[in-house]
Amino acid sequence: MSFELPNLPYAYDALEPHIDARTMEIHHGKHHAGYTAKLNAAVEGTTLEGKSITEILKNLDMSNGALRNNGGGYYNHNLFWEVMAPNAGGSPSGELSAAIEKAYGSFEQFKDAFSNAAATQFGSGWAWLCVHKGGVVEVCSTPNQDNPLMPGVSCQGTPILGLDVWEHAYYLNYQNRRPDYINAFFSVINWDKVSEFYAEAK
Ligand code: MN3
Repeated sequence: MSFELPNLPYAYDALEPHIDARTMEIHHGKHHAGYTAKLNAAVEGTTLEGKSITEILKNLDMSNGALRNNGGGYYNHNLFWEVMAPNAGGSPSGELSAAIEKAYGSFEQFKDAFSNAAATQFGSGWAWLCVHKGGVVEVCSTPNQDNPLMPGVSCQGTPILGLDVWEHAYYLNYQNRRPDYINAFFSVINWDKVSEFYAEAK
């Protein structure tokens, strides 16, 4: 049983004009496929064979660079595709909306905090909304392919929303304008799916 590259839950051009088809095609078909293949190579023949990706990441030896980078890359992109959808955006409702307002005051203030985390992550990395025990939510960012499941990472919790701020995620369409890409991401966030992840994680 090895890890498989998931199919996108929509067409490559489904998120246009916010995220262009060519970026999606390369990002999924080359980058994510690469992490998947290298994760399988890192796990093959070890005691980790057959374990779930979350189990592997939660118990990760952070000095194992191949597993850290490719296991993180595999998991992070799986989440990234799921939290986007065409004709999405807007804001969450229900329990997740209440948790965001409790932590950040309002959706707009949360959006500012998340956008700031994504914009100020130096170099490659991810911005996250993650959930702590008791359902408290927190925004943070991590470098490279690290994520809040990994031991010792500065923000700990279950990620329910992630934004890839590696240049490969936006450079074709936005060049150096990362803030424009971050703003566009808010037009494709699938809050119904993020709310599902919140309900599972809290
Ligand atoms: Mn990426």
